[in-house]
Amino acid sequence: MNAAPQPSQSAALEHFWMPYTNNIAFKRSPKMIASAQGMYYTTVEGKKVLDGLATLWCVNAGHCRPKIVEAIRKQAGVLDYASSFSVGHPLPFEVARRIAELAPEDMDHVFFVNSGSEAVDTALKIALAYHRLKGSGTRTRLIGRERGYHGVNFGGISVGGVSANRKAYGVMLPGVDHLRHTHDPARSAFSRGQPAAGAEFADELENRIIPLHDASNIAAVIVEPVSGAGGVLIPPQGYLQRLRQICDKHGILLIFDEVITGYGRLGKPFASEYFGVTPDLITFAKGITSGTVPMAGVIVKRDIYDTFTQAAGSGVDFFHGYTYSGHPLASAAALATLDTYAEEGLLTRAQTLAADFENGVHSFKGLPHVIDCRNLGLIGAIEFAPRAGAPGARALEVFNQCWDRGVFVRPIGDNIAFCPPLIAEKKHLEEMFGVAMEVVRELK
Ligand code: PXG
Ligand code: PLP
Repeated sequence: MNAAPQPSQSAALEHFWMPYTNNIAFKRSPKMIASAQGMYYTTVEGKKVLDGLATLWCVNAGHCRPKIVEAIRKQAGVLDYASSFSVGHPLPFEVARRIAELAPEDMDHVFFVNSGSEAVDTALKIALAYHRLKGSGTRTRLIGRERGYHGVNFGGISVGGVSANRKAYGVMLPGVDHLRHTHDPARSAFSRGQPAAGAEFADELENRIIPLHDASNIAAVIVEPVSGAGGVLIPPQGYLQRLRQICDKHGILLIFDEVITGYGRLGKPFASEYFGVTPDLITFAKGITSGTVPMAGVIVKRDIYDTFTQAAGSGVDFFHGYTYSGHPLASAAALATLDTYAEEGLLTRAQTLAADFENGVHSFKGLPHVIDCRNLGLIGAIEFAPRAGAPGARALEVFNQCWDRGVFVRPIGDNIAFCPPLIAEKKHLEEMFGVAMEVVRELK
């Protein structure tokens, strides 16, 4: 019997249009992962690669953790799918209860979705509908921030501030304005932890945005407590507190997008707790299932939930939801992930590693082309001066070279980001920074 003809590699890879990828370059020279365990991938060629970015800022518990794997397997055979539209099943109720326990006080109701992008658009809709229910229907404007990343749906790219994610589309939500970003290398390059200077960047809300639009027209401000995909920008000391004060004074809802910072990245369950600033809504994703099954959501204050439910009479209280909101497999994965975090102390583990991580990030200071090093908790970045005429080229080279030498990190513009799983040990940090250091030393 003749074997079926094997397509050439490029034909075999042709049909998947990969997201956020140069498809031609990938298909010419694929970086293909076969399996993963703990801190490491194994490629199809059998090479081990250290996961220095929790893959896409999400695998907080490390890869293929037994409890999570088993929970997903088991759940698939018990209840594969049930909707949460007016009928329910127990698991998402339990996940919500567990999240409410971890969340800041009074933030105790959870709306489930499947991705950070859906979480952001859901949070924006909650903010708009909430004001309308409160008799403040003129509050329709949404305020984001330059260099903010809030996913890729229309709401998220509108309040987001990464130009590459916006410029091809033209159409955006109307009525959106942006605060300036907080990156200030002239004053704050090479800050260890939060920059000392820059709390006053928050005053732009009070001094420019509110006078321009009037607070009576503004529904919400959305920011990442630490901006991730925009280049790992650490908030200046006092900045988030100032934003909270101004929003309170003017009746504006504050949304923290904790899709990356949630579930232990800074050594507390949520960045809100790390900074001691409680927003009105928190979006989360990624770490809730340690990346294993898509799940995300919005945590709201009790008052917001009560406002919707009390206004609804006998009808639906929020005309919103996704087919897979509260999916059984995702919920089972979330419960097992939260168990793993609790059993291993992972939601506070970043505290014990933060000093070594900080030293690792700042060990790049003084190397050729390095113009900044930034860190907080277990997230950090080094920034290169752009090569003349080729912005981003240096970081891309570092990314490719690190991969070839067995370490996965992420290029963002002229930055290289580090965001290891929370199970990392000192030896993993040494391996990650050591390989990156070799590569950066050779950088032209
Ligand atoms: N908000 C924030 C703060 C995020 O980091 C999203 C929303 C959207 O989540 P979903 O699940 O829809 O991807 C994110 C996701 C990158 C990169 O380039 C970052 C993210 C996603 C994809 C790529 O570093 N963050
Ligand atoms: N498009 C169509 C035609 C649908 O029927 C649905 C859901 O029923 C959707 C889009 C939305 O899909 P989801 O609920 O998975 O976001």
